[in-house]
Amino acid sequence: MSTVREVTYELLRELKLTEIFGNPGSTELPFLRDMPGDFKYFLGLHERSAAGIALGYAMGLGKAAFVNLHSVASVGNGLSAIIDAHYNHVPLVVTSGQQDRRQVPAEPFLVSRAVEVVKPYVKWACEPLRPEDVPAAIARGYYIAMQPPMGPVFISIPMDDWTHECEPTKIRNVSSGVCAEPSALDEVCHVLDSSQTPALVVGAQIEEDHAFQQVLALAEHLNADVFQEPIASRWTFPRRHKLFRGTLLPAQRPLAEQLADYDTVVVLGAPVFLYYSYVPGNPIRPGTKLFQITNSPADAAAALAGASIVGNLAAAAEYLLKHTQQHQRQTPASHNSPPQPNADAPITAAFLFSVLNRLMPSDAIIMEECPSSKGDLDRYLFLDQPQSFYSVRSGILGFGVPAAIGLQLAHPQRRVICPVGDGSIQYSIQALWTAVHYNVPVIFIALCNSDYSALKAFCDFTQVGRNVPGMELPGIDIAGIARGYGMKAVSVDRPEDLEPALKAAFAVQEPRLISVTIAGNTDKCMSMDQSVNPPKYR
Ligand SMILES: Cc1ncc(C[n+]2csc(CCOP(=O)(O)OP(=O)(O)O)c2C)c(N)n1
Repeated sequence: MSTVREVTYELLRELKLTEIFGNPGSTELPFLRDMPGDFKYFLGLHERSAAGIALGYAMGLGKAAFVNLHSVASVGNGLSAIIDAHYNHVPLVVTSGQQDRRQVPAEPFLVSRAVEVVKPYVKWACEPLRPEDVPAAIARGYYIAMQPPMGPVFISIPMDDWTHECEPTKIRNVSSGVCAEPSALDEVCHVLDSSQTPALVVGAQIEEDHAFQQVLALAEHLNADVFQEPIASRWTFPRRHKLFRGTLLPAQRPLAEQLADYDTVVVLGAPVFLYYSYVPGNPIRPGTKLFQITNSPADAAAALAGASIVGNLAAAAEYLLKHTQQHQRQTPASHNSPPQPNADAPITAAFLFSVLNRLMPSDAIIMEECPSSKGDLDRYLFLDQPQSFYSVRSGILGFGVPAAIGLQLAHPQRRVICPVGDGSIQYSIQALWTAVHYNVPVIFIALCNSDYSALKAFCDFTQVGRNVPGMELPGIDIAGIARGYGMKAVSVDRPEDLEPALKAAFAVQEPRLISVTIAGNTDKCMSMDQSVNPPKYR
């Protein structure tokens, strides 16, 4: 008879989980030993990076990735990546070792209570009751992870389980599509047909449900203005499209003001709404009819207003397209191009992104983690293809660098570019080593303003004041750190050196880091200024 280990590898093979992202320890060695030749192990030097690379890979492929962490030690270190997977709806099958079952009651070194630790942020967590239940638990976890909204699951596996005998685990077809109730969608159609001024809000779930083209067709059919959800973790509408009206602000009153001119708003694949600062007000102008169509029952339940409908976004958009009348109205003004930024020294984020926009391939993928430069990135980068833009949904820094590597692994034909703050890059900097070791050709652009500008902007925005410790980051040589991990890296201080550095990076298929000294910008907080009447914490 086969062993638990053999059955598990066969199961993983059948589930096409042959890439393993991890960081090993003693409790995982009985599993990892003699790894079959058709499997590939990606080593992350810290679990935030290992699980974060898996997260990028799973986001890129839209399908589960397999993670192997070390006992509770590394589940703790990797927890923020698991939380990111929860909020970004990323299917991860996370496993970790447990001490030998025979001595767990004695609380040995490296004993794990990881199942309890991860629980609020995974869809399912278990330590199987018997060794021979391990493969079936992994299969069950996989099916759960893939059900909408997708997300992480966790299985803790005692180290002595792998050598037990076990029956094979057959994989099954487990359908995961959930369609919205037609009668609920009919109500949306009815309201849209009588609307004079409809608007759509597009969210990340459009990409989770492969609904980009269907939503685009619906927007054109309705001739509706389209807004991206606040703090977008994906861009789900072509940026240069004449119907695109930009990104919503992440606070109640200003967001409602942006939508005040519309009699009907349909939110597709996003919460209602994702806020950052508390600026009280109506979530939507009274009188505007608000609908939300979401793949997340939790988002439907948490919405502050409107009618919520749970179901697959692609199917729902197709239904609305089929059952609504075409809207005629004067062609709206086309997208305003932002002003050409000056080649100032120090370099501004606006200039950096305008140059990058000119040089990058049209199918480039941006993995953004540059908090105070988000607004400039949003204004100056134009990407029109699906699966082109990713950002963190949870607000936990450390997402960007590993996720960029995973995305690049998932999309070897496209080039992934990771603009990352000089503060943000520190939270998972050892992932640079993984990019070098496996030659994953991400271009990292470190935006070096030597401080936590986004926090300073928040201080000003909310009148906390600037007398706060821990805001400055002097004396970090990021290009030097990258070189220490074996990555080719250059530092750019002058605007005229930016274009040659970017061109050199695009010319080679290997990872590069460009460290750019940029001017700090604390004028706005998540694109908001004092005009929105922010809260005061003073
Ligand atoms: C893990 C984690 N720690 C701390 C923070 C708080 N935080 C939010 S923005 C920010 C500043 C990041 O600095 P940097 O990447 O240099 O970007 P900048 O603000 O300068 O644009 C910090 C520390 C966070 N969001 N996540």
